[in-house]
Amino acid sequence: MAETTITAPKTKRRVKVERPRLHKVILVNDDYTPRQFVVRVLKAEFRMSEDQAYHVMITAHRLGVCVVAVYTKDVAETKAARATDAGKAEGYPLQFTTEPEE
Ligand code: TYC
Repeated sequence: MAETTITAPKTKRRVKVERPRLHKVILVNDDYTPRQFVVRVLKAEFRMSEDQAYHVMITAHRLGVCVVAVYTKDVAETKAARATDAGKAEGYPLQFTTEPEE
């Protein structure tokens, strides 16, 4: 004889999951770091082409800051620290900072 299994109706629970906020890496201008060095760091740490790196460098040079890229918080902070350390290792005050995207 066929059996019928009665199950309770499924309750749908929609949990709202927010996408993790991305963080910007920002290049800060200074008066001492050579332009070519900034370009080299941008190419090495952020995998930019010569043209992309030059454009970002010259934008920071003219405006004071330029957004380099956006990443998850961890990646942004690690890359900013590595790029800043690359300048420090050569005695330059080159600064990369991070901030959350709106
Ligand atoms: N202003 C520097 C110079 O004239 C070059 C430079 C550009 C440094 C961008 C930092 O984020 C920077 N040598």
